Amino acid sequence: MPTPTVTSVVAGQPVSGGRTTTSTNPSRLAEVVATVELGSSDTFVDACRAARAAQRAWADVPAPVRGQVVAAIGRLVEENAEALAQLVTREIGKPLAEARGEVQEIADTCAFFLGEGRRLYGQTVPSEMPDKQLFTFRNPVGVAAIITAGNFPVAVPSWYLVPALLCGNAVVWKPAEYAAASANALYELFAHAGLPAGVLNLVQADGANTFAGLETALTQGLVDKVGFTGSTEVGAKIGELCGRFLQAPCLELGGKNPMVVTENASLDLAVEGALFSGFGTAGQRCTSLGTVIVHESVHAEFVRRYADAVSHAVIGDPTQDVLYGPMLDERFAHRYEKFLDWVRPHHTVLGSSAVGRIGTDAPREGFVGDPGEGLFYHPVVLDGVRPDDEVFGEETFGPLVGITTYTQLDEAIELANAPGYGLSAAIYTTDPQEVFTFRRGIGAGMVSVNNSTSGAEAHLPFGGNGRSGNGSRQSGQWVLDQFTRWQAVNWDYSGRLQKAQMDTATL
Ligand code: UN1
Repeated sequence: MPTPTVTSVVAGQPVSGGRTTTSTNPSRLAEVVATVELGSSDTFVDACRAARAAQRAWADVPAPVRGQVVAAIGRLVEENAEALAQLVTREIGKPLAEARGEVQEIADTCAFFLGEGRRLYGQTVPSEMPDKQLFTFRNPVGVAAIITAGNFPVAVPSWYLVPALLCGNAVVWKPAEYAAASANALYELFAHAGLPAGVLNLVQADGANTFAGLETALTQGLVDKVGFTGSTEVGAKIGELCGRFLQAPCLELGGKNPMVVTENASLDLAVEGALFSGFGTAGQRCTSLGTVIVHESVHAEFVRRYADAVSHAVIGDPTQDVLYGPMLDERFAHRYEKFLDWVRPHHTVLGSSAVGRIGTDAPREGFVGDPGEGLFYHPVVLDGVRPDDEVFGEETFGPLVGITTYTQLDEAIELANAPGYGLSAAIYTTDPQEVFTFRRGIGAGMVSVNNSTSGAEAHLPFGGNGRSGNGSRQSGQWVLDQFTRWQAVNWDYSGRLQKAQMDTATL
């Protein structure tokens, strides 16, 4: 099969030329999934211009009709679900079951927002004066520039694209280079659903060109809203840039997501939850578990069961039934290695025979596939991490979970908040009082009770605080506030000038 070439698509036209890179299969690095022709900063600006040109006419399409386009996207995603999931697994290495779930998440997002086309409610509001009526309307923001990561190469983009388009915006979407083929496949489904040319534009570009293009586009007034999912470091730069233009971007950044296991927890449930949220997607979700904070009275037992579960986990070829597959791509493996350099001299690792890359010289029982061919890493469980340890405070974005202990719940909450992220947090307990004390005290935007830190449903507000984001929320009705702006209308039919506050009617 020839290797497909993917390019940017601006105003419905492919943009060829430019620097070429490849997207490879992280389970078999020799396998090229796609050749990617990268656009320049000008490509990004051109895409924003095309979006600007197409946006007004798209906003004039009645919202219920835009909802029908979203319905068509959802149908196309469902019809092509298996092929899309297989491509995601091949390109970024998440287990097929997770990739299928990811594709389902797009369909769920479409199912939610197609109905929003018939709502997109404004309000009628009483006036303080007679013969006067007040209204609110939601207006599209205009052009949305969406920059996404590749760990959820199709679901997370859909959280932006679907509501942004439904609300009458035009979009420029810049996916991760290492997930270019999955992005291209999703773009094709959107394009076939009947979007007019220019309403959705795809820019395949590297970070530097994207940033330069975004800066120019903002300077030229071509972008009204930026949505970014990725690292805290890059998110801060995007936030700074947008701030110069008085714009508040939607930022979904990293997490160091804690799980508190109290003395009232079901330990089996907690172990299962910590296994999935710590190691699913090889720990490369923004919602992945970072640290288990376990009550000292159940610590020894939790550690015993967790280490046992981890040591029996099947890892490897993501097309098989495995807990996790490879790292997303070489750059992520490289970044993760620096944490392992710290781990090696400092810690005893539980549940694993080695630390680092699983190769033919460092095999693992319960590995499926060929370990030498891909970016596979041993699971790392570190007992006794302390707040001043790097792995306690920083997102590692790899299959690494720390464990620490607490005595009073307040102390657990303090430990959970200490890294300054605030995306997702979990508590395992059967005591409702502990649940509510935790919920109130934790800084996270999302809290799970007796469930994993990862695996949010597509219609609840998704997002974080502190180092995890700027408080913006995606998903469900809440994201409408990212992609629309409220307009207040007051309509006086009294036939005279009524002055607010001065002519206010009294009894
Ligand atoms: C992400 O890693 O950026 O809640 C998003 C979850 C997924 C989304 C993760 N539904 O784990």
